[in-house]
Amino acid sequence: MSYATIVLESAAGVARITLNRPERLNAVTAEMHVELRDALARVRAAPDTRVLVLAGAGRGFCAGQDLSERALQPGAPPLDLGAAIERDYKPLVLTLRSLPFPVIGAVQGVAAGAGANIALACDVVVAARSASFIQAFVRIGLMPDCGGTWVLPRLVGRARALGLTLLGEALSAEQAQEWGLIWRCVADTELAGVVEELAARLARAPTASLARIKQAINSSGECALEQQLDVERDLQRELGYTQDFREGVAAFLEKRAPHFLGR
Ligand code: LHQ
Repeated sequence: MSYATIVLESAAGVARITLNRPERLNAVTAEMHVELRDALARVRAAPDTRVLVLAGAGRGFCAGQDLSERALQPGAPPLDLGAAIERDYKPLVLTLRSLPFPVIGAVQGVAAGAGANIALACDVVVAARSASFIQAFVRIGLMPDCGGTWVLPRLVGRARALGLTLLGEALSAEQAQEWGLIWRCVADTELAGVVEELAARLARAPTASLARIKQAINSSGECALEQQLDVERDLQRELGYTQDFREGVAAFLEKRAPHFLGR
């Protein structure tokens, strides 16, 4: 399948979507949204997908909304930004969070505006040391979207969430790791290798287990303890019926590496 603004590849259980407008730091256009929707639907439907890597081509991850699509001629009527969020950004974030397999965000260079929060919608974010995360919205008179106001206080607390969003300053990958905003910051030269290794490892893991771990961690944001214990009970019950659970226990008892078949 070929697209104009993204690249979709898939091999050995690992799907990879690369935002591909490097000359614009992979800023997101309406066309990119259409292509992303199509690619994500394909990746979700493909029975062999076990992990998705989301990356950017060139020197950046994503500079957020392409602002050339938002420029207004003098006298032109105002834009309804809420409509774009409802049509494009909200479904994108909800899709990334609900895919039944892990999504790895591979961040090199800048992740700004919606680009930063699309990265944070991934399940495991690995960033190159030279990468940075910028809640750039305030610089152009907007506020964070793509779930930024939901995820930031949960990940880094109110003080840091407010500092990042009110000031719109760049946060280095190293600081992002220290604050618990991302999983790992690695040397620039190691990013590709670390992501590949992580993806291959997750692709060998028991997929039903990964899907339910993601589901339970996602639901914990909205649940009281008792409700969450119920969620864990129900999902664990499902996992107890899987072939991969049988294999995991058998492999442990036989002192050998498990061979998980996945979904
Ligand atoms: C760009 C962009 C860009 C177009 C770099 N657009 N061309 C908004 C509205 C509607 C609905 C829903 O949600 C949203 C959410 C948002 O995402 S709002 C936030 C939008 N993003 C930004 O405000 C970030 C704008 N970009 C920047 O501040 C800088 O480019 C950063 C700090 C990301 C990187 O700076 P540099 O490394 O110095 O690169 P650069 O500025 O030279 O950019 C390289 C090229 O990419 C340049 O084009 P040129 O023709 O001069 O080489 C930029 O114009 C272009 N570009 N971001 N968002």
